[in-house]
Amino acid sequence: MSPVLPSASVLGARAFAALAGLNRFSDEPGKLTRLYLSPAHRQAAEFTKGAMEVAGLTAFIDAAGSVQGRREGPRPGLPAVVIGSHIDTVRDGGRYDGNLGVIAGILAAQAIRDAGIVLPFALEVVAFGDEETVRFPTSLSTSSALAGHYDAAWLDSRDADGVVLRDALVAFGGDPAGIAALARPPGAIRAYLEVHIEQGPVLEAEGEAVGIVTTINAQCRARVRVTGEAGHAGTVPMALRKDALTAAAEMALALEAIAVAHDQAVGTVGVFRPDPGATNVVPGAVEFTIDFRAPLGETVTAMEAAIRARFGEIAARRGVGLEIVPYSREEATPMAAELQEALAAGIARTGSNLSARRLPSGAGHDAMAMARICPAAMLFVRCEKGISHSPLEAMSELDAGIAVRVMIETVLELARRDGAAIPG
Ligand code: HGY
Ligand code: MN
Ligand code: MN
Repeated sequence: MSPVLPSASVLGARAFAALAGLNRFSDEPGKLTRLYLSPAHRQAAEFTKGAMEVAGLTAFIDAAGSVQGRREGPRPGLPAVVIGSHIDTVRDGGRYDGNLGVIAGILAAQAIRDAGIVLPFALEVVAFGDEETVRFPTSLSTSSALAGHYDAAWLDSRDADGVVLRDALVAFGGDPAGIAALARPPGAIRAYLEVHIEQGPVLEAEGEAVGIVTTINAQCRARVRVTGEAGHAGTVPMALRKDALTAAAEMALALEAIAVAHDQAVGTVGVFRPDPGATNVVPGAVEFTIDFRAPLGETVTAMEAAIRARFGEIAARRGVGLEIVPYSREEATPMAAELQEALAAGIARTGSNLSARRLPSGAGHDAMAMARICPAAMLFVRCEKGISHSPLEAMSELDAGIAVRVMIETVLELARRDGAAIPG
Protein backbone atom coordinates (compact mmCIF):
# COMPACT_ATOMS: atom_id res chain seq x y z
CA MET A 1 0.00 0.00 0.00
CA SER A 2 1.31 3.44 -0.92
CA PRO A 3 2.48 5.53 2.05
CA VAL A 4 -0.16 7.85 3.51
CA LEU A 5 1.10 11.38 2.88
CA PRO A 6 -0.54 14.75 3.63
CA SER A 7 -2.04 16.61 0.68
CA ALA A 8 -0.43 19.74 -0.73
CA SER A 9 -3.18 21.87 0.81
CA VAL A 10 -2.59 20.38 4.27
CA LEU A 11 1.17 20.80 3.88
CA GLY A 12 0.68 24.38 2.71
CA ALA A 13 -1.35 25.25 5.78
CA ARG A 14 1.32 23.68 7.99
CA ALA A 15 4.05 25.59 6.13
CA PHE A 16 2.36 28.95 6.51
CA ALA A 17 1.66 28.33 10.17
CA ALA A 18 5.31 27.45 10.79
CA LEU A 19 6.51 30.48 8.79
CA ALA A 20 4.27 32.72 10.87
CA GLY A 21 5.97 31.37 13.97
CA LEU A 22 9.48 31.70 12.55
CA ASN A 23 8.96 35.18 11.15
CA ARG A 24 8.07 36.66 14.54
CA PHE A 25 11.83 37.02 15.04
CA SER A 26 13.29 40.19 13.55
CA ASP A 27 15.96 42.71 14.53
CA GLU A 28 13.76 45.56 13.30
CA PRO A 29 10.19 45.99 14.55
CA GLY A 30 7.71 46.12 11.67
CA LYS A 31 10.23 44.74 9.20
CA LEU A 32 11.82 41.33 8.64
CA THR A 33 15.54 41.85 9.24
CA ARG A 34 17.36 38.83 10.69
CA LEU A 35 21.10 39.21 10.28
CA TYR A 36 23.69 36.54 10.97
CA LEU A 37 24.40 36.12 14.73
CA SER A 38 21.88 38.78 15.75
CA PRO A 39 19.45 38.33 18.67
CA ALA A 40 16.68 37.59 16.14
CA HIS A 41 18.87 34.96 14.49
CA ARG A 42 19.36 33.29 17.87
CA GLN A 43 15.61 33.30 18.56
CA ALA A 44 14.90 31.94 15.07
CA ALA A 45 17.54 29.24 15.53
CA GLU A 46 15.99 28.13 18.82
CA PHE A 47 12.52 28.06 17.21
CA THR A 48 13.87 26.05 14.28
CA LYS A 49 15.62 23.58 16.59
CA GLY A 50 12.33 23.04 18.41
CA ALA A 51 10.43 22.52 15.16
CA MET A 52 13.03 19.97 14.04
CA GLU A 53 12.61 18.07 17.31
CA VAL A 54 8.83 18.00 16.91
CA ALA A 55 9.43 16.50 13.45
CA GLY A 56 11.45 13.69 15.02
CA LEU A 57 14.95 14.99 14.28
CA THR A 58 17.79 15.14 16.77
CA ALA A 59 18.74 18.81 16.52
CA PHE A 60 21.44 21.19 17.70
CA ILE A 61 22.78 24.65 16.94
CA ASP A 62 26.29 24.16 15.61
CA ALA A 63 29.55 26.03 16.20
CA ALA A 64 28.98 28.36 13.22
CA GLY A 65 25.37 29.13 14.14
CA SER A 66 23.51 26.78 11.78
CA VAL A 67 20.76 24.51 13.10
CA GLN A 68 21.29 20.88 12.17
CA GLY A 69 18.65 18.17 12.56
CA ARG A 70 19.14 14.46 11.77
CA ARG A 71 17.21 11.21 11.86
CA GLU A 72 19.29 8.08 11.38
CA GLY A 73 18.53 5.44 8.76
CA PRO A 74 18.30 1.69 9.52
CA ARG A 75 21.64 1.94 11.31
CA PRO A 76 23.61 4.91 12.67
CA GLY A 77 26.15 6.81 10.61
CA LEU A 78 24.80 6.22 7.11
CA PRO A 79 25.25 8.91 4.44
CA ALA A 80 22.49 11.52 4.61
CA VAL A 81 20.12 13.22 2.27
CA VAL A 82 20.27 16.82 3.46
CA ILE A 83 17.45 19.30 2.87
CA GLY A 84 18.63 22.82 3.62
CA SER A 85 18.28 26.53 3.21
CA HIS A 86 18.84 29.64 5.35
CA ILE A 87 17.05 31.59 8.10
CA ASP A 88 19.04 34.80 7.84
CA THR A 89 17.45 37.54 5.74
CA VAL A 90 18.40 40.77 4.02
CA ARG A 91 17.36 44.05 5.67
CA ASP A 92 13.60 44.56 5.39
CA GLY A 93 13.41 41.30 3.50
CA GLY A 94 10.71 38.87 2.51
CA ARG A 95 9.10 36.10 4.57
CA TYR A 96 9.97 33.23 2.22
CA ASP A 97 13.55 33.69 0.96
CA GLY A 98 15.41 30.89 2.78
CA ASN A 99 12.80 30.43 5.51
CA LEU A 100 10.49 28.48 3.18
CA GLY A 101 13.22 25.96 2.35
CA VAL A 102 13.99 25.24 5.98
CA ILE A 103 10.32 24.79 6.90
CA ALA A 104 9.81 22.63 3.81
CA GLY A 105 12.61 20.32 4.94
CA ILE A 106 11.19 20.03 8.44
CA LEU A 107 7.66 19.28 7.18
CA ALA A 108 8.99 16.72 4.71
CA ALA A 109 10.92 14.94 7.47
CA GLN A 110 7.83 15.01 9.70
CA ALA A 111 5.54 13.55 7.00
CA ILE A 112 8.00 10.75 6.18
CA ARG A 113 8.26 9.89 9.89
CA ASP A 114 4.48 10.02 10.34
CA ALA A 115 4.01 7.67 7.36
CA GLY A 116 6.28 5.17 9.12
CA ILE A 117 8.67 5.08 6.18
CA VAL A 118 12.17 3.73 6.82
CA LEU A 119 14.64 5.37 4.45
CA PRO A 120 17.86 3.60 3.40
CA PHE A 121 19.85 6.70 4.39
CA ALA A 122 19.88 9.28 7.17
CA LEU A 123 17.71 12.36 6.64
CA GLU A 124 18.92 15.79 7.70
CA VAL A 125 17.51 19.29 7.68
CA VAL A 126 19.89 22.25 8.02
CA ALA A 127 19.05 25.91 8.64
CA PHE A 128 22.10 27.90 7.56
CA GLY A 129 22.67 31.31 9.15
CA ASP A 130 24.86 33.37 6.78
CA GLU A 131 23.61 32.95 3.25
CA GLU A 132 22.77 36.60 2.63
CA THR A 133 26.23 37.88 3.60
CA VAL A 134 24.61 41.17 4.63
CA ARG A 135 26.30 41.75 7.99
CA PHE A 136 29.87 40.53 7.45
CA PRO A 137 32.01 40.43 4.25
CA THR A 138 31.88 36.63 4.03
CA SER A 139 30.49 34.27 1.41
CA LEU A 140 28.03 31.50 2.30
CA SER A 141 30.09 31.03 5.47
CA THR A 142 27.87 28.57 7.37
CA SER A 143 27.26 26.21 4.45
CA SER A 144 30.96 26.57 3.59
CA ALA A 145 31.66 25.27 7.12
CA LEU A 146 29.80 22.03 6.35
CA ALA A 147 31.52 21.85 2.97
CA GLY A 148 34.95 22.20 4.57
CA HIS A 149 35.64 25.50 2.78
CA TYR A 150 35.39 27.89 5.73
CA ASP A 151 37.86 30.77 5.38
CA ALA A 152 39.36 31.37 8.83
CA ALA A 153 39.95 35.03 7.84
CA TRP A 154 36.18 35.53 7.99
CA LEU A 155 36.44 35.30 11.79
CA ASP A 156 38.43 38.55 11.80
CA SER A 157 36.01 40.42 9.51
CA ARG A 158 33.97 43.29 10.91
CA ASP A 159 30.41 44.47 10.42
CA ALA A 160 29.49 48.12 9.73
CA ASP A 161 29.62 48.84 13.48
CA GLY A 162 33.12 47.38 13.81
CA VAL A 163 31.97 44.21 15.58
CA VAL A 164 34.34 41.32 14.82
CA LEU A 165 32.63 38.14 13.55
CA ARG A 166 34.53 35.97 16.07
CA ASP A 167 33.20 38.04 18.98
CA ALA A 168 29.65 38.05 17.60
CA LEU A 169 29.81 34.27 17.19
CA VAL A 170 30.90 33.75 20.81
CA ALA A 171 28.19 36.12 22.04
CA PHE A 172 25.66 34.16 19.93
CA GLY A 173 26.72 30.95 21.63
CA GLY A 174 28.82 29.62 18.78
CA ASP A 175 32.37 28.30 18.92
CA PRO A 176 34.99 29.67 16.51
CA ALA A 177 37.36 26.82 17.43
CA GLY A 178 34.68 24.26 16.62
CA ILE A 179 33.99 25.37 13.05
CA ALA A 180 36.65 23.28 11.34
CA ALA A 181 35.15 20.12 12.86
CA LEU A 182 31.84 20.82 11.11
CA ALA A 183 33.32 19.84 7.75
CA ARG A 184 31.62 16.68 6.46
CA PRO A 185 33.93 13.87 5.26
CA PRO A 186 33.65 12.82 1.60
CA GLY A 187 30.64 10.56 1.04
CA ALA A 188 28.86 11.66 4.21
CA ILE A 189 26.17 13.44 2.19
CA ARG A 190 24.36 11.45 -0.49
CA ALA A 191 22.48 14.48 -1.80
CA TYR A 192 21.76 18.09 -0.92
CA LEU A 193 18.28 19.38 -1.84
CA GLU A 194 16.94 22.90 -1.42
CA VAL A 195 13.49 24.40 -1.88
CA HIS A 196 13.56 28.13 -2.63
CA ILE A 197 11.28 30.76 -4.09
CA GLU A 198 12.36 31.59 -7.63
CA GLN A 199 12.90 35.28 -6.85
CA GLY A 200 12.16 35.88 -10.52
CA PRO A 201 9.12 36.09 -12.82
CA VAL A 202 9.46 33.00 -15.04
CA LEU A 203 7.34 30.40 -13.23
CA GLU A 204 4.49 32.83 -12.59
CA ALA A 205 4.58 34.05 -16.22
CA GLU A 206 4.34 30.45 -17.47
CA GLY A 207 1.69 29.37 -14.96
CA GLU A 208 4.03 26.87 -13.29
CA ALA A 209 3.98 26.26 -9.53
CA VAL A 210 7.47 24.72 -9.40
CA GLY A 211 10.60 24.41 -11.50
CA ILE A 212 13.98 22.68 -11.41
CA VAL A 213 17.20 24.71 -11.25
CA THR A 214 19.76 23.78 -13.92
CA THR A 215 22.63 26.00 -12.81
CA ILE A 216 23.35 28.89 -10.44
CA ASN A 217 25.00 31.97 -11.92
CA ALA A 218 28.56 33.01 -11.08
CA GLN A 219 28.89 36.07 -8.84
CA CYS A 220 31.46 38.45 -7.37
CA ARG A 221 31.12 41.04 -4.61
CA ALA A 222 33.61 43.71 -3.58
CA ARG A 223 33.99 46.66 -1.28
CA VAL A 224 35.15 49.87 -2.95
CA ARG A 225 36.67 52.85 -1.13
CA VAL A 226 37.09 56.21 -2.88
CA THR A 227 39.15 58.86 -1.06
CA GLY A 228 39.10 62.54 -2.08
CA GLU A 229 39.32 65.72 0.01
CA ALA A 230 36.63 66.88 2.40
CA GLY A 231 35.91 70.60 2.14
CA HIS A 232 33.48 73.39 2.79
CA ALA A 233 30.49 73.09 0.44
CA GLY A 234 30.31 76.85 0.15
CA THR A 235 33.89 77.80 -0.45
CA VAL A 236 35.75 75.12 -2.41
CA PRO A 237 35.56 76.03 -6.12
CA MET A 238 34.28 73.21 -8.35
CA ALA A 239 37.55 73.12 -10.32
CA LEU A 240 39.56 72.50 -7.15
CA ARG A 241 37.42 69.74 -5.66
CA LYS A 242 38.37 66.12 -5.11
CA ASP A 243 34.78 65.09 -4.45
CA ALA A 244 34.72 61.40 -3.47
CA LEU A 245 30.97 61.11 -3.89
CA THR A 246 30.67 62.36 -7.46
CA ALA A 247 33.60 60.12 -8.39
CA ALA A 248 31.86 57.12 -6.75
CA ALA A 249 28.61 58.04 -8.47
CA GLU A 250 30.35 57.97 -11.86
CA MET A 251 31.75 54.55 -10.95
CA ALA A 252 28.28 53.27 -10.06
CA LEU A 253 27.04 54.34 -13.48
CA ALA A 254 30.09 52.71 -15.06
CA LEU A 255 29.21 49.41 -13.33
CA GLU A 256 25.70 49.67 -14.75
CA ALA A 257 27.08 50.20 -18.26
CA ILE A 258 29.52 47.28 -17.90
CA ALA A 259 26.68 44.97 -16.80
CA VAL A 260 24.51 46.03 -19.73
CA ALA A 261 27.42 45.36 -22.09
CA HIS A 262 27.99 41.75 -20.91
CA ASP A 263 25.85 38.72 -21.83
CA GLN A 264 22.93 38.18 -19.37
CA ALA A 265 24.96 40.01 -16.69
CA VAL A 266 23.75 42.13 -13.79
CA GLY A 267 25.56 44.73 -11.68
CA THR A 268 24.38 46.40 -8.48
CA VAL A 269 25.60 49.03 -6.04
CA GLY A 270 23.59 48.22 -2.92
CA VAL A 271 25.51 49.98 -0.15
CA PHE A 272 26.73 53.58 -0.58
CA ARG A 273 28.16 55.40 2.45
CA PRO A 274 29.55 58.94 2.02
CA ASP A 275 31.86 60.28 4.73
CA PRO A 276 31.21 62.46 6.70
CA GLY A 277 27.69 62.59 5.21
CA ALA A 278 26.90 66.22 6.05
CA THR A 279 24.92 68.60 3.84
CA ASN A 280 27.56 71.32 3.79
CA VAL A 281 30.67 69.15 3.47
CA VAL A 282 32.21 67.98 0.20
CA PRO A 283 32.47 64.21 0.83
CA GLY A 284 36.05 63.23 1.58
CA ALA A 285 35.45 59.52 1.17
CA VAL A 286 32.84 57.00 0.06
CA GLU A 287 32.58 53.27 0.86
CA PHE A 288 30.32 51.33 -1.50
CA THR A 289 29.72 47.73 -2.54
CA ILE A 290 29.51 46.19 -5.99
CA ASP A 291 27.74 42.91 -6.78
CA PHE A 292 28.05 41.57 -10.31
CA ARG A 293 26.90 38.27 -11.79
CA ALA A 294 26.49 36.32 -15.02
CA PRO A 295 25.71 32.74 -16.12
CA LEU A 296 29.37 32.13 -16.99
CA GLY A 297 32.38 32.56 -14.71
CA GLU A 298 34.49 33.94 -17.54
CA THR A 299 31.95 36.73 -18.06
CA VAL A 300 32.29 37.73 -14.39
CA THR A 301 36.08 37.67 -14.79
CA ALA A 302 35.84 39.94 -17.85
CA MET A 303 33.51 42.27 -15.95
CA GLU A 304 35.96 42.52 -13.07
CA ALA A 305 38.74 43.54 -15.47
CA ALA A 306 36.48 46.17 -17.08
CA ILE A 307 35.47 47.48 -13.65
CA ARG A 308 39.08 47.87 -12.53
CA ALA A 309 39.98 49.67 -15.77
CA ARG A 310 37.00 52.05 -15.75
CA PHE A 311 37.11 52.82 -12.02
CA GLY A 312 40.86 53.43 -12.29
CA GLU A 313 40.39 55.86 -15.18
CA ILE A 314 37.66 57.76 -13.29
CA ALA A 315 39.83 57.98 -10.15
CA ALA A 316 42.86 59.21 -12.09
CA ARG A 317 40.86 61.85 -13.97
CA ARG A 318 39.24 63.12 -10.78
CA GLY A 319 42.38 62.94 -8.63
CA VAL A 320 40.88 60.63 -5.99
CA GLY A 321 42.20 57.46 -4.36
CA LEU A 322 40.66 54.06 -5.15
CA GLU A 323 40.68 50.71 -3.39
CA ILE A 324 38.69 47.69 -4.69
CA VAL A 325 38.60 44.72 -2.30
CA PRO A 326 36.74 41.61 -3.58
CA TYR A 327 35.38 39.56 -0.67
CA SER A 328 33.11 37.02 -2.31
CA ARG A 329 33.55 35.01 -5.50
CA GLU A 330 31.28 32.06 -6.36
CA GLU A 331 31.69 30.14 -9.59
CA ALA A 332 28.77 29.15 -11.82
CA THR A 333 27.38 25.99 -10.20
CA PRO A 334 25.60 23.36 -12.30
CA MET A 335 23.03 21.28 -10.40
CA ALA A 336 23.44 17.48 -10.35
CA ALA A 337 21.65 15.86 -13.30
CA GLU A 338 20.72 12.75 -11.25
CA LEU A 339 18.99 14.91 -8.65
CA GLN A 340 17.28 17.05 -11.28
CA GLU A 341 15.76 13.79 -12.59
CA ALA A 342 14.73 12.77 -9.07
CA LEU A 343 13.02 16.16 -8.63
CA ALA A 344 11.26 15.64 -11.99
CA ALA A 345 10.02 12.26 -10.74
CA GLY A 346 8.91 13.89 -7.48
CA ILE A 347 7.03 16.55 -9.42
CA ALA A 348 5.35 13.91 -11.60
CA ARG A 349 4.20 11.98 -8.52
CA THR A 350 2.85 15.17 -6.96
CA GLY A 351 0.53 16.29 -9.72
CA SER A 352 -0.17 15.59 -13.38
CA ASN A 353 -0.80 19.29 -13.86
CA LEU A 354 2.75 20.11 -12.82
CA SER A 355 5.68 20.23 -15.22
CA ALA A 356 9.40 19.86 -14.60
CA ARG A 357 10.31 23.28 -16.02
CA ARG A 358 14.08 23.77 -16.03
CA LEU A 359 15.54 27.21 -15.39
CA PRO A 360 18.77 28.87 -14.18
CA SER A 361 19.13 30.79 -10.92
CA GLY A 362 20.34 34.40 -11.01
CA ALA A 363 20.32 34.41 -7.21
CA GLY A 364 23.01 32.73 -5.17
CA HIS A 365 22.21 29.95 -2.69
CA ASP A 366 23.81 27.70 -0.08
CA ALA A 367 23.55 24.97 -2.71
CA MET A 368 26.64 26.58 -4.33
CA ALA A 369 28.72 25.75 -1.25
CA MET A 370 27.19 22.29 -0.77
CA ALA A 371 27.75 21.38 -4.44
CA ARG A 372 31.49 21.42 -3.68
CA ILE A 373 31.17 18.23 -1.62
CA CYS A 374 28.07 16.39 -2.84
CA PRO A 375 25.46 16.30 -5.60
CA ALA A 376 23.12 19.27 -5.12
CA ALA A 377 19.81 20.33 -6.65
CA MET A 378 17.16 22.96 -6.10
CA LEU A 379 13.41 23.14 -6.49
CA PHE A 380 12.12 26.62 -7.34
CA VAL A 381 8.66 27.72 -6.28
CA ARG A 382 6.58 30.45 -7.93
CA CYS A 383 6.47 33.80 -6.15
CA GLU A 384 4.28 36.78 -6.95
CA LYS A 385 5.70 39.02 -9.70
CA GLY A 386 9.09 37.49 -8.96
CA ILE A 387 9.56 40.03 -6.18
CA SER A 388 12.14 39.20 -3.49
CA HIS A 389 14.52 40.92 -1.07
CA SER A 390 11.48 43.06 -0.33
CA PRO A 391 8.60 43.06 2.17
CA LEU A 392 6.36 42.64 -0.89
CA GLU A 393 7.69 39.08 -1.39
CA ALA A 394 4.63 36.81 -1.58
CA MET A 395 3.53 33.30 -2.59
CA SER A 396 0.46 31.10 -2.26
CA GLU A 397 -0.08 28.64 0.56
CA LEU A 398 -0.93 25.92 -1.95
CA ASP A 399 2.34 26.45 -3.87
CA ALA A 400 4.21 26.09 -0.59
CA GLY A 401 2.36 22.82 0.03
CA ILE A 402 3.09 21.58 -3.49
CA ALA A 403 6.79 22.26 -2.93
CA VAL A 404 6.81 20.31 0.34
CA ARG A 405 5.00 17.40 -1.28
CA VAL A 406 7.47 17.40 -4.19
CA MET A 407 10.33 17.33 -1.69
CA ILE A 408 8.77 14.33 0.10
CA GLU A 409 8.24 12.49 -3.18
CA THR A 410 11.81 13.30 -4.28
CA VAL A 411 13.28 11.86 -1.09
CA LEU A 412 11.16 8.71 -1.59
CA GLU A 413 12.36 8.55 -5.20
CA LEU A 414 15.98 8.59 -4.02
CA ALA A 415 15.13 5.92 -1.44
CA ARG A 416 13.64 3.68 -4.15
CA ARG A 417 16.73 4.26 -6.31
CA ASP A 418 18.82 3.13 -3.33
CA GLY A 419 16.84 -0.10 -3.08
CA ALA A 420 14.16 0.71 -0.51
CA ALA A 421 10.88 -1.14 -1.08
CA ILE A 422 8.54 1.85 -0.84
CA PRO A 423 5.27 1.22 -2.69
CA GLY A 424 3.75 3.93 -4.79
O1 HGY B 1 22.09 37.67 -3.23
C1 HGY B 1 21.72 36.52 -3.46
O2 HGY B 1 21.79 36.06 -4.58
C2 HGY B 1 21.15 35.67 -2.36
O3 HGY B 1 19.83 36.06 -2.13
N1 HGY B 1 21.91 35.82 -1.15
MN1 MN C 1 17.92 32.83 -0.37
MN1 MN D 1 18.28 36.24 -0.51
